Amino acid sequence: MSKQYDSNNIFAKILRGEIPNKTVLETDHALAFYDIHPQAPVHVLLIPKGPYVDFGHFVAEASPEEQLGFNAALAQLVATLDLPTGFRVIGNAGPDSNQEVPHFHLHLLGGRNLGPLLP
Ligand code: IU
Repeated sequence: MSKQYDSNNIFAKILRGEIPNKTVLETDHALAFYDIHPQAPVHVLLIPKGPYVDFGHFVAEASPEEQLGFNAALAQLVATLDLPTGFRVIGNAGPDSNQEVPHFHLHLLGGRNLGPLLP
């Protein structure tokens, strides 16, 4: 079953250029920008350009090209940020995760020791 995508969500507005963002990387298929409430010295969000609510929606409905493009953007982002002592990638999906913004995104965190996954 296909999910309902709300095209008024904040990341859709960012993608349309209606709201500014601090871009780290942009490709044909993805945009990476700094989180406005950083949880670590480096906190970047990576989003696909297509209208997907969460990871499950993305893998079910995005084309192979979009999926490969998103993966490639993640690899490029990691290389760009240069975090030799490590980093964490997190993605929320579904009610248990308390995902706030209903456009699929990955959080990339680094720049300090991040401690346990769930403190
Ligand atoms: P979540 O996985 O949906 O809970 O994460 C949403 C993130 O989007 C969260 O870390 C917010 O700080 C971030 N964010 C943002 O960077 N810019 C915005 O305008 C809004 C939220 I609203």
